[in-house]
Amino acid sequence: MAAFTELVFSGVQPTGNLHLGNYLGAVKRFVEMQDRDAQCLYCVVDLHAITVWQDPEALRGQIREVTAAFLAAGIDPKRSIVFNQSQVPQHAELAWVFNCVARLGWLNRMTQFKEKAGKDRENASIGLYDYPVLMAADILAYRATHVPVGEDQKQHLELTRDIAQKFNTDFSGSITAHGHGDAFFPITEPLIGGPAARVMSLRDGTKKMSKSDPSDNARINLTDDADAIAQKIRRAKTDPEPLPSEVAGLKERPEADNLVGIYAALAGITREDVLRDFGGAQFSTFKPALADLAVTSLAPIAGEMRRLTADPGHIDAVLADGGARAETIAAQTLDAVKDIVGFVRRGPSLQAVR
Ligand code: AQP
Repeated sequence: MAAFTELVFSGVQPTGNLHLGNYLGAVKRFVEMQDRDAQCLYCVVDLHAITVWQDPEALRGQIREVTAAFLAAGIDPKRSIVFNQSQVPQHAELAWVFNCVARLGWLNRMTQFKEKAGKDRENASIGLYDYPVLMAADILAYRATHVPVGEDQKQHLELTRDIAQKFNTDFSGSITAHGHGDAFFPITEPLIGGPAARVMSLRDGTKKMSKSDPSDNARINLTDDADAIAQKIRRAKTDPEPLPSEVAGLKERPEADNLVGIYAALAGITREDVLRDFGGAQFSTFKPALADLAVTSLAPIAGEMRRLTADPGHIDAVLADGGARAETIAAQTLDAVKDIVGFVRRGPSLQAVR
């Protein structure tokens, strides 16, 4: 692997209904990260997907669809490593080691589990509860320095940092003895930000745009055609006031704030810039402009996704190549982790990984 100053890792679950929030909060930013001095790894996190039951045949299709979305959005599988999690066994292996590092109290604080398990907690899978530990393993199997994610993943990233820190402390003597200096795992930097770090539902500006929202009108799917996109924006909930001229005027107006944020993210500008152009305008003026921008930005991606998913052999080859490249890195980390923890390995001990 060439020497890069940063290692970027992020993932998307193949749980269907990939939407504008996933695109603006994550995938679009993955593409931009490729221009940094960084080795980027982008993972279709299928082990995470099965923390809630998935129909097996549908899951296979969804894995290919997320891969197609990555490629259609502009991730270059030669520059970046594109793969699916279940092809690299070190993710699950490292998760077990981290299960023995993470504390029950830490996991009990995770709000996403509480939201997803709802009232029927006793019936949630152990995988759903353990999700953030597997996520830490995904990131740290590559000793990633930076993780671009939407705002909803902030707490999980904090847990990843806590696990890295505790591992480095618990095994500090062994880490030094095996030639890794003071610390083996980096304290990963979350990259959360921009105008679309949290894209909200088009039907309720206080709720996150989400794959599992029962209303399809609440989200713009990456597979929606131009008519569906325009119609969903036309029907998006708003208030009767015109757009303000200053960002402060968006406070207490969640739906207006959301649409302005979406416009800003799609255009690559700030909310301030949007309000400079549209301050004082009615939604009857702003919504058609937003619909045009959304269609221009998203229709080519949908078209390319359709073309790519028609050739599953090509997608599978991309994933196989990426999986092999990812495993080369993750296997080195796991060899070092086994030495540090005190396991007896089959092969000879590796020296410092980097
Ligand atoms: N609404 C959003 N705004 C900005 N970013 C978002 N992300 C998800 N929703 C939004 C980001 O997309 C990346 C991949 O997310 P995921 O595959 O983990 O899916 P998720 O967060 O479970 O997506 P949903 O839509 O929220 O699914 P459900 O309905 O199952 O809960 C992540 O970086 C995430 O932050």
